[in-house]
Amino acid sequence: MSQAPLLADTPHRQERVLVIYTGGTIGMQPQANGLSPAGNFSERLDKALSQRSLHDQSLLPAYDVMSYSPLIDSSAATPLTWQQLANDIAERFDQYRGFVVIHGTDTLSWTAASLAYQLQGLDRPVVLTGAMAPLETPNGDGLGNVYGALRFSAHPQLQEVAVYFADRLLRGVRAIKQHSEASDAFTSPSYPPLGERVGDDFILFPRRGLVYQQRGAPRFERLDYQPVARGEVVRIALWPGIAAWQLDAWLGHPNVKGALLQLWGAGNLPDDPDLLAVIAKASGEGKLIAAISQCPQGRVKMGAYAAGNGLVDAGVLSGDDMTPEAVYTKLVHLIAQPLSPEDRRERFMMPLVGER
Ligand code: ASN
Repeated sequence: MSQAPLLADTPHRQERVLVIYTGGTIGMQPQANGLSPAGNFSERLDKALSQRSLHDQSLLPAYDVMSYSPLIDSSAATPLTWQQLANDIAERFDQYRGFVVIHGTDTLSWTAASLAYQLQGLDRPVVLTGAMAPLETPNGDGLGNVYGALRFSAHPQLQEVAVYFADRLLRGVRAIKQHSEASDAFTSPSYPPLGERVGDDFILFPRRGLVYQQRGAPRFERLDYQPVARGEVVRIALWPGIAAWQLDAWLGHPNVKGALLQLWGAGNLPDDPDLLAVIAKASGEGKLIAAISQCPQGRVKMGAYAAGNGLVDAGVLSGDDMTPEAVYTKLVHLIAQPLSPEDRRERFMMPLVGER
């Protein structure tokens, strides 16, 4: 890892932003087997930003760059990657006014959601960004994304984890990747943008921010994710014809400690008592099971239809209108803590960082 020093090396360090480069397409270069993560990001970023007008450049905060090693395609990220990022930010927290995390887009929203739970009570910006094309691509999206992320990372009224992409600033724990090719790849289906670029201005809508809702005091929860980093939390989306033995293969497995279920519509599953029995058995064993809809918009109301009525009795918690990312990373975060099953269930239902 090329390090940003832990000790301040300029008297004005708190005026600076720390850019943490983890990999992703934005930093990739073509290799024989396709695009691969490439280094020298600090120099490449300086060079790219120097293409902006002098006026634009004058509005940027000073920044340091810290590069991870190995650099990854974000498909390789795991809960341990989320934990490392939270630790790196927490350890340098007092030295910087804000943080930009450069990340591959494929799992960017998962990392953003996880950071929100780990860095609760943030009083400065942590902005994740990436791109659909490498930084050096003519008219690519990388330069605009990183420029906007840097601008928002210096905004003192932004006090939470956010995603900046294609001119919009989204709440990190509400964001999803919605497109595999378009530059407008991210959205937050159940929460309005926290800010946006309008012409040359980067406008924050502070009243939508956590600082006005539930930020509270900084209370970082730096946990060991090792016991939940190897598939201990599973994600199961129903399909027509799903059988109880299939659900049991995962929920009944002794390694599994929690599950995200993606139900039909408003919160239904097939009318099969064996399916409910598998779920009830798993939650009876203390496994934390939460459900949302497979629809990207709208909330689940388990019990609205007879077909979903047994879920609450089977111990399934409603994920309301949370994203899959927000539910999954919350399960990981809660299961990593030494809490009783009841406390975990209670905390799951409680909004912690504006995720529900
Ligand atoms: N595969 C890339 C990644 O997530 C996609 C991207 O960054 N656009 O690392």
